[in-house]
Amino acid sequence: MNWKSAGAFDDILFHQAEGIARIAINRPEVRNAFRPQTVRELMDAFHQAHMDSSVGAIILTGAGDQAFCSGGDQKVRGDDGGYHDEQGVPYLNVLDLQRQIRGLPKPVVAMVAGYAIGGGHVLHLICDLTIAADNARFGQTGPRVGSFDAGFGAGLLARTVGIKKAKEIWFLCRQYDAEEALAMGLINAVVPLAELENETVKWCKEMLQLSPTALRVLKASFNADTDGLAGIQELAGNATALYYMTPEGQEGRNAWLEKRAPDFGKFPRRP
Ligand code: 2NE
Repeated sequence: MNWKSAGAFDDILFHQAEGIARIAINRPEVRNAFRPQTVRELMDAFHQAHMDSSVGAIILTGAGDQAFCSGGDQKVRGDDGGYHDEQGVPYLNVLDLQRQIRGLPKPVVAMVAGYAIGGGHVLHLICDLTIAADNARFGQTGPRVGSFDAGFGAGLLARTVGIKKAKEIWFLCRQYDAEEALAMGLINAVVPLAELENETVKWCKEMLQLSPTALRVLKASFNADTDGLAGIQELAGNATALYYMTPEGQEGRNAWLEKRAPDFGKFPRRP
């Protein structure tokens, strides 16, 4: 792939090519742990990829082959309720990023080499698909390091691997290799490290051949029950957008703009 830079950031790399956006956490010296700035930059890049109509699939990964992401940067974790930004403000902005990825109406694929641990494990879980290298290792550490993600980190994990396995993952803080993760339905494929990007791009290109609206509505539908009313809102927003594209929907707007009664009688009441 001839990746081209799509923006300059400090903590992440952002590239695009052939309809695919590639976003990489670039803090390999801390196994791609995220600090508030990292998350802010990720949210900027995801927003750009969201709004860019030439982008049909997004890869989230980590720089290097040692780690996808090792979660929150414990060196900037304060005593006052979050990870400190440059101004010392404590915040758990990774939760905003999780919701952003779920609400983003394009497939997001986690490309995992090395560790996906702690909050980094939750990030791969949030992604729609996960392709892992054979050196990947997965796990939660919260109860060991004095943390937990009782939102998607617990609930979505249980829906993904089953409640017993999810409790095991959180209660014992073990690590699982890529084959174990595949066997429990936590990831979609395992490939040799050297093949990781080729395989991930191949999956993205397959999706790029498919109907973007179908993928968009399916993503919202997979999230709808888990995300409650916010999930139904995502799904319903697609219905509204499609309705706006119909002559029936446009008749309502046109009638109001033209200060006349709408004529909905000409539209069929379909069975
Ligand atoms: C990731 C793991 C298993 C890698 O082990 P290894 O042996 O390959 O590397 P090492 O030597 O542990 O780490 C290399 C460097 O990266 C730093 C280390 O401190 C070390 O730097 P030096 O000390 O040599 O200077 N590093 C690694 N992970 C870091 C982190 N998360 N924050 C800051 N520095 C980090 C192993 O490193 C590991 O277990 N890391 C910790 C994983 C972890 O517990 N993450 C936080 C979970 S809580 C969370 O993410 C969270 C949440 O629960 C709720 C909301 C938001 C976030």
